[in-house]
Amino acid sequence: MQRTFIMVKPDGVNRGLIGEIIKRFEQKGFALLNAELMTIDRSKAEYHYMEHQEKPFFGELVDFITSGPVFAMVWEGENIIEVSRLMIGKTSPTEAMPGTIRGDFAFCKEENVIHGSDSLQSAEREIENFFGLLKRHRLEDDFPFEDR
Ligand code: RTP
Ligand code: MG
Repeated sequence: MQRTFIMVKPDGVNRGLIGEIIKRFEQKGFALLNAELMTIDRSKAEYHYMEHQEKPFFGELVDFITSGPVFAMVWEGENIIEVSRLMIGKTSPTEAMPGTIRGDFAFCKEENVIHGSDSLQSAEREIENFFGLLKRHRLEDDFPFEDR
């Protein structure tokens, strides 16, 4: 059984899509383990998106994800990391298939409704970042930001 971190981004919260997204994960048979509406600070956002820190869009990505409340969740299920990425759909609205969450609801690459972890390692790191205490030992070596 795997766990993953799923987050409704500020545009999804603002558009009232939390219920729709929870419904899809419940219908798929996944189990909700934790959830919280929260507004995150820049250091948590920077840590969340650390793989993109050298990208030209990093600043705007952090601006966006800290611009309003997000709905952070931990879900559990068989192969959930891979399956949830399929349910979420591709990053860009021109590539996200109808039937996926982004395919049905997102029209913009920069604001695309939902995030899902892309690997076991990122799921572990992201759950720790948002909900704390789990697997803390894996975080110490590669943490590049101050004042988290
Ligand atoms: P996410 O991490 O948010 O679930 O999205 P993802 O895996 O599908 O895409 P990723 O490559 O990890 O990119 C993270 C977020 O950065 C924004 N982005 N903007 N302006 C651009 O060219 C650009 N490229 C990526 C997207 O909002 C993406 O969700
Ligand atoms: Mg990603």
